[in-house]
This record gives sequence, C-alpha cells and structure tokens, in this order.
Amino acid sequence: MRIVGHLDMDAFFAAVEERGNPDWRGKPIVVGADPLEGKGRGVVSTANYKAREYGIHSALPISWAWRYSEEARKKGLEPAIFLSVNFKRYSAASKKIMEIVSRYSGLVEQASIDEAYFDLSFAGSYEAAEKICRAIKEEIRATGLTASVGIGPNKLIAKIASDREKPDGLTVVREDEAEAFLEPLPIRKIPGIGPKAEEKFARLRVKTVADLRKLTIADLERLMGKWGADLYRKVRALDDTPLGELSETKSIGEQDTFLHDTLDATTILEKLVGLCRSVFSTVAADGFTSFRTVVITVRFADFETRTRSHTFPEPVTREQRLEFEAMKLLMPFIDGRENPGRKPIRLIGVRVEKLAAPGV
Ligand code: TTP
Ligand code: MG
Repeated sequence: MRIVGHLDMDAFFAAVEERGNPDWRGKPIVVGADPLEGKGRGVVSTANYKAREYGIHSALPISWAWRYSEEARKKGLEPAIFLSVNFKRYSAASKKIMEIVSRYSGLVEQASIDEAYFDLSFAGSYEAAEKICRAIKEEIRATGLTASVGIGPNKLIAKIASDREKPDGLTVVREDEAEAFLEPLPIRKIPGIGPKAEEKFARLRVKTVADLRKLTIADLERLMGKWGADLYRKVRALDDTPLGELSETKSIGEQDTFLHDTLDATTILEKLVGLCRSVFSTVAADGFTSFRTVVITVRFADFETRTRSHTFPEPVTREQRLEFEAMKLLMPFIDGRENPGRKPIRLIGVRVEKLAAPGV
C-alpha cells in the first residue's frame, strides 16, 4: 500500500521571526517589503495568522497591509509588526525541519523552503502513518514552530490534505475516502488550476471538483490541452507521480576561500577536486542519485565574483564527470581566457542542481 505525507509549515517566515523575539509572541506579524508608513512599494511575503485576521496575506501590496494594520489600530487592536525578509534565517530553519522529517522517512522530497513530501508506505497502515506524523509535528513544535501535515494515498491528496486544517493541522485521507474528500472542494484546490482555468470553468458553471468530474476526457483536453487527461485523473483522486522527482529548487554546493589569493593552477585544481568530492558525497548522503547541472563560482581578490554553469542533457551519476566539467568551467579563469588582467583568485565554489532521487 502506498502512503504519502505532505508537510507545510504554518506562516513560515513570520513564525520563524516570532520565535526569535519573545516581545513578538502572539502579535500580528508581517514579513515583506518596507511599508514606509504606507508609501512602500513591494508586497507581503507572508503574515502570521493573527495578522491574517486583518486581511493581510502573501502577495498583498505592502501599502495595503499598512492600511489594514492602521485600521486595526484605530479600532483599538494591536497594530502589525512589519519585518524585512531574512532568507538566511529561514533556510537555516528549513534545513532543521527537513532533517527532522528525514529521520522518520527514508524518502523525502523537499518541494519548497517550507514544504516536503515524504514516503510513509513503510508504516503499513494509515494508523501507523498518523502516529509517525504526530511525532514529526511534536519534534517541530519543540523547535518553536508548527507544521500542518496531510496523509494520503498519493502526493495530490497529501498536499490538499495538509492545507485542510491549517494551522497546526493533521488530516488523514484514506484511499477509499479520497474521491469524496475532493468532490466538494473548489477546483482551485487542485494544484495546476490557476485563476485563468478557474475563470474558464466558471463560465461553464464548473466550480467544484464534483462539477469537474462530469466532464469527459475529450472535454477536458479541448479546454486544457495536453493537461486535460492528467486533470481527468486528478479529479478522481488518481496521481502516480513518484516522490523525489527532479527537484528544481534544491541545489547542493560548497565553496572555500584560499589561505592566500592565488593563480597557481595546482593549488586551485586541488581545491576544486576536494570540493567536487565533498559535494558529490553530500549528494549521495541526501538521498539523490544524480544531477544535471554543474555550477562553479570564482571570486577574485577584488571580490568580483563570476559563475559559469553547464547542464548535461542526461543525469550524471559519476563523480569524475563532475570533476571534469568543473575543471573545464574553471580553467578559463586560471589561464587568462576569462581573466585577462590575471587577477589572483580568492575563493572557488562548486554546486550541482537538477538533482534527482529514485521514486517509489
Ligand atoms: P506558504 O507555505 O505558501 O505560506 P506560509 O507558510 O507563510 O503560510 P501557510 O500557513 O498558509 O502555509 O509559503 C511559505 C513561505 O514562502 C512564506 O512563509 C513566505 C514565502 N512566500 C513568499 O515570499 N511570497 C508568497 O507569495 C508566498 C505564497 C510565500
Ligand atoms: Mg507554509
């Protein structure tokens, strides 16, 4: 039996900020562009649930968020605390969460900074899977953050389920309940249906998944093109997308600074090979079996920083190809083709992207 979990952190950026400052506990928090007392341009990255009560949410213009907060203040409510985005802090928190999930499941696919799919088939039953997810949630809670988790027979159902009882939710949808679970939902809940598709279907009076189920494959293909057949299956709760498919967001890399700035080919290439080995072993340790893109970074003594990358047409599984490609990308910076001023190098880095892991 296949069981899949999906975890999504609650109000992630705002929750990380709230955790970091005791004075902010329980207050409305908005992370995003500087509101500049209402004149700010930019948008809200996220708002915690308290601030969402004022109508503030992701992607809202920050000037509106300011206005909503001011309106709340005039009513005697707590005004929102506006904070700027601190990616480093969130990616460190994200890493810790992914580590927790990885201790419970051997196959984790990080889908975004605050979201992951993980295999639970090994649990053998939905009851056992639920216990595991409660333990994951507890461990995350102990770090001062909360997560919402969905459990289902596939990625589609798990993802929709995790969104069901936010924040701090846990929703289990068994295989035999999955179709009934989807039926009453607005079609926008199906990943891939955006505002345009929603509008197109609304003109046909198709609003819920149940309405969508009345259409044939031919109808859906006419309306949605190639994606129609896929959608036909989705509205029937069918999805066999494996976990750990190409993860475009994730990359693994390392960089290192030389003791002294240098242009000595031996020193540089030795360091490069060391970095490649280390990156390659991290790729394997993180459960990936291949990558397709190699990126190198060069920082010169004057801090000018350049990158070069190469994407292979097929997945690469051998360390030697990483070393060879990284050398090929780096050489022009050593022999002068890309460094005519012969500036010494301060730092080099190697990164791989388009990682893949075996699916279940
Ligand atoms: P989400 O998981 O979509 O949102 P969230 O975690 O803040 O809240 P929820 O409880 O509803 O899951 O996105 C994760 C983070 O990504 C979010 O904290 C901030 C960032 N983000 C943006 O910067 N801009 C956006 O438009 C969205 C949607 C998210
Ligand atoms: Mg989230």
